[in-house]
Amino acid sequence: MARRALITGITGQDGSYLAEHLLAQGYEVWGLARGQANPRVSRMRKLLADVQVVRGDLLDQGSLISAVERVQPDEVYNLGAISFVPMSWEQAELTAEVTGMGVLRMLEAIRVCSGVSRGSSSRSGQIRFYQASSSEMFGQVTETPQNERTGFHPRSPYGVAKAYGHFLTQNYRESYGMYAVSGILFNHESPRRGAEFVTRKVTLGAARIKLGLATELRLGNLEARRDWGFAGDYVRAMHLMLQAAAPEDYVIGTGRMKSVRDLVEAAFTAAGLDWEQYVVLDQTLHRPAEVDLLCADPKKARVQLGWEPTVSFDDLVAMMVESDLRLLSNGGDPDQDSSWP
Ligand code: NAP
Ligand code: G4F
Repeated sequence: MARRALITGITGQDGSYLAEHLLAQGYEVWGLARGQANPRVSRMRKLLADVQVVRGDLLDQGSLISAVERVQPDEVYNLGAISFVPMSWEQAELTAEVTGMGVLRMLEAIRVCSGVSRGSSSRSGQIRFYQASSSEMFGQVTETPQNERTGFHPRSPYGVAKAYGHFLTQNYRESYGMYAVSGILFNHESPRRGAEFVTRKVTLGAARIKLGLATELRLGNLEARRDWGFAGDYVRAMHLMLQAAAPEDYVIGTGRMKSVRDLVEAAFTAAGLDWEQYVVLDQTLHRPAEVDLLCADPKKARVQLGWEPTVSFDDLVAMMVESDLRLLSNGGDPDQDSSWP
């Protein structure tokens, strides 16, 4: 029988790549989708016709129990979150509820539906749980590169909410013997990345300027450094983590850091433009507390899971610029529901 996976966050970047990957592995894939007439569900359905949809919301405990009862999954991937860091200052309570408490609700739905209780010892036949933890938990980093033992100093309500979900996942593993793991993923991008995140904002901005649809691009802190990889590579790591003999947490990243300035230069060069003529610095885009640098040490994933990233930073940026030039040249609107390549 096909293994069954339930993915929260199915309408997001990672949900789409993970669903494609699991379908290709022969899984029956279900996606949890929220809202009454959520336009992102129809966009997802156009790309992923074989994914079955179950309604539910990370804010609603009963809906998660119903979803787990209905789908009877072998694996649950909890990717749903308020994931845009600046929004977490504007709506801190909502972020805590969805990104933090949502993890508790999903774990409880699994615990209740599978009858797991304190002191359970056997993990066989259990629903396996993946939590989308984030390198934002490292925040103001205490060492570089960051690994599974590096301490956390989150710098945003988002990072704090993720740290709660991370520790709770560990706690359910330790308290109930659940097969529950966290992937501590560093920034990963693609042509399906939301237009609010800096990589896509820059590749869309360069493409708009190249096509004469804009004359400038406004950005915040160009000095921040991130470890950027390709989302398609990172969803393979999520799946591998749930196939391991024992549940453990893993850092996933490339081990290479680039600045926002490097990103801008690479994207504008790929579009055949000189960035310094078009980029305008905007203080209002700076954050109340910045994460200056993030850089992964992915050795454990490489050794234990055999995971390696396959797309370089330059190839990733070129892929995104090319995709955005094609999208805009064809009259596509990145904010509309048909825009996913
Ligand atoms: P994304 O594109 O922003 O997708 C977020 C998903 O969460 C969307 O499908 C959204 O659904 C869903 N969601 C929001 N509120 C919800 C709620 N109340 N109930 C159920 N679902 C809800 O994020 P992503 O880049 O794919 O990231 C996936 C996960 O990995 C997130 O948890 C993110 O925090 C984490 N992460 C991402 C990165 C990265 O670099 N991409 C790195 C580390 C960790 P709607 O369409 O209904 O809004
Ligand atoms: O692309 P960003 O918004 O991503 P950020 O904050 O690193 O968060 C992403 O990665 C996390 C993993 O580390 C995820 F957990 C999270 O869900 C999300 O996917 O910003 C990257 C950097 C920041 O330092 C920001 O200050 O780019 C800098 N930046 C400079 N100008 C900008 C801009 N960011 C955005 N979004 N927009 C700007 O105009």
